[in-house]
Amino acid sequence: MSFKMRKNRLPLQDYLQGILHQDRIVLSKAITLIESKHPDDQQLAQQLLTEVLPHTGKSFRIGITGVPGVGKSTFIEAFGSYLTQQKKKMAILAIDPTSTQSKGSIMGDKTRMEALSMNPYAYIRPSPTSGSLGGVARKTRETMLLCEAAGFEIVMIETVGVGQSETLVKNMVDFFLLLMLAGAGDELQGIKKGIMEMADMLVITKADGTNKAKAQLAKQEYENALHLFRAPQNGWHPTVQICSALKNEGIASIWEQIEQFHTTTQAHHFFSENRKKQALHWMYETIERHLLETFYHHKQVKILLPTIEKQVLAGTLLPIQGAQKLLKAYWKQAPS
Ligand SMILES: Nc1nc2c(ncn2[C@@H]2O[C@H](COP(=O)(O)OP(=O)(O)OP(=O)(O)O)[C@@H](O)[C@H]2O)c(=O)[nH]1
Ligand SMILES: [Mg+2]
Repeated sequence: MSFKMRKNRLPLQDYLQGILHQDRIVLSKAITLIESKHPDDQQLAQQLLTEVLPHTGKSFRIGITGVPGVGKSTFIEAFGSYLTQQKKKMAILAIDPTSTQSKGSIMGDKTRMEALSMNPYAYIRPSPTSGSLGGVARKTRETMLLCEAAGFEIVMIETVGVGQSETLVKNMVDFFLLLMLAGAGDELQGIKKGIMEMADMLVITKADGTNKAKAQLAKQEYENALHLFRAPQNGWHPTVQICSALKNEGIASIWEQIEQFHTTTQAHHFFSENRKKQALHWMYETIERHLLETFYHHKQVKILLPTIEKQVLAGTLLPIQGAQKLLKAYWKQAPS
């Protein structure tokens, strides 16, 4: 570790005490530390995570997804305002697969969450903007732990429903909410059956004005569709709700249902079982990502790879032999 303190970096105890005393400025600095690529920062971040671990896990973790324009930001604003009025402390994080390429962020538009971003009970942190999707997910998961240690009772993680980021979010939350539009057709919404199967609740958005009747019809259709899925393992049957975030309608009953879910799954121990499964999943995921990264960054592998790739393409080397050669080079000098 370099002798000189890196700029803006605090000593470990300052981060820890700041977070435990619910100091938002320190929390934001700690999240920046987690997002840093600098090896010294990463080491300190890991130490911090170890220290906060006993203070984590107490929040209710909610994932929310839906195609661009479905109304996620508007919903979060209404939902968050409703909960914070009840003095619930809520953190809102995001995993944005597009921001890893474009630097933009789905929550860069804090405009749709104007009231919430000023609310002392709410904390909004946009998606980390660099790294692979897996890396971004890791940082968000660690940020969630810091938020829990800082006393947030509800952590909501937003992702845009266009890629595989839903699966990543599903694997780190207790409850998964899918927002849908009425009458847009499933294809148009890019909603795959798999995503519907992951959801604990479907919410049809924008149920106001002329759209309200359509939303009610869609609710019935989705309820019928959900009946075709196999029985859920967590003792909870997914429900379909309609809401208008603009008019603040349906928000209270959505929260009521979510609380019901919380009670039901806790009573049946599904809640803690799910968390345990997620912890194991996270461990294996980390191992796999680490192995892949070290493999492709391995000096000898990098040297050999272009030639071996050419040989495999030319048909002079079998794919399995190419793989074996590369793996052999890797294991000869595997990083410790
Ligand atoms: N009528 C009506 N319009 C809504 C409602 N909620 C959102 N909208 C409108 O739908 C548009 C998209 O809403 P956003 O909340 O930005 O949607 P989003 O899912 O966050 O979109 P991305 O951030 O692009 O993924 C905006 O013009 C909103 O004003 C609603 O309840 N009723
Ligand atoms: Mg948005």
